[in-house]
Amino acid sequence: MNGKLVVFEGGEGCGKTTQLARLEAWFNQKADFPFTALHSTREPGGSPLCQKIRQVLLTPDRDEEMQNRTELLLYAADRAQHVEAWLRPWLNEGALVLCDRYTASTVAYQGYGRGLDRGLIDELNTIATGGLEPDLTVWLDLDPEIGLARAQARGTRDRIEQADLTFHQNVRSGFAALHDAQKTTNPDSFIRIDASQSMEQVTEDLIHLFDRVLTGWASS
Ligand code: T5A
Repeated sequence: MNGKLVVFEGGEGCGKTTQLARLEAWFNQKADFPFTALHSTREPGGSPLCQKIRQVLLTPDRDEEMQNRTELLLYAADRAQHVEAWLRPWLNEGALVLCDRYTASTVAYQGYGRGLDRGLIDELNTIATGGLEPDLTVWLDLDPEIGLARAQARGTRDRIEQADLTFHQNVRSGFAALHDAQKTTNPDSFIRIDASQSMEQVTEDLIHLFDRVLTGWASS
C-alpha cells in the first residue's frame, strides 16, 4: 500500500497524545499491518530543528508579546521543515504516518482564534506543505472548558493555553467549520470523534474507525 498521512486535531487537552500512544500500540500488534513502517510525530516540534521552533512558539515571554503574524509564520516554518525533511520521505517509503496536528490547527488557531485572514492562512499552508494533504483527519472534539481543565491539571500552561476561553471556543468553531465544509464533498476525509467520553471509549471508537479505513484503503 502507498504511504498514508493521518492527522489528529482538536483543542487543548482533547486527548490526542493519549490516543496516539494507544493507537500506535494497536497498529504495532497488528499481524496484517499493510505499511512498511509506522511513524508517530507532531506539529510543532516533529524533528530536532522543529523542536527549537516549538520552544519559541510555546514558551511564554514576559518581555515581548509575540505578534499574530509572527506566530503564523513560525508554525508555517515548522511545517515546511517537517514536511520536506520527514513526512514526504516517510510517505514515499510506504509508511503510515500518525501526526499530532497539521494544517487544520493553523486554520482553527491562527484563523478562528487569532482572527487572521483565511486566504493568507490557506496560501501559507500550501507553501509550507508543498500541497501535501492528509489522507484522513480525525478531530477529537471537546468542550474547551473541559479540555483546558484537563490540560491545567498537569501543571504549567504554555503560551497558547494561556489565551482566554473565548479564544479556545473560537478555535473549536474553526474545527467545526472545517468538518462541516467536508461533510458534503468528502465526509470520510474529516471524522469527528466525541472526546468527552472515557479514554477507553475514545480508543474503541478510533479502533473501529481504523478497521473500516484500512479495509477501504486496501480495496481502493
Ligand atoms: N498550534 C499548533 C497552533 O496554534 N497552530 C498550529 O498550526 C499548530 C500545529 C501545540 C500548541 O500549538 C498550537 C495548538 C497547541 O496549543 P501541544 O503541547 O502540542 O502544543 O498541545 P496539544 O496538542 O494541545 O497537546 P496537549 O498535550 O495539551 O493535549 P492532548 O495531546 O490533546 O491531550 P493529552 O492526551 O495530553 O491529555 C491531556 C490530559 O487529559 C487526560 C490525560 O491523561 C492528560 O492528563 N485525558 C483524559 N481525561 C479524561 N477523559 C479522557 N477521555 C481523557 N483523555 C486524556
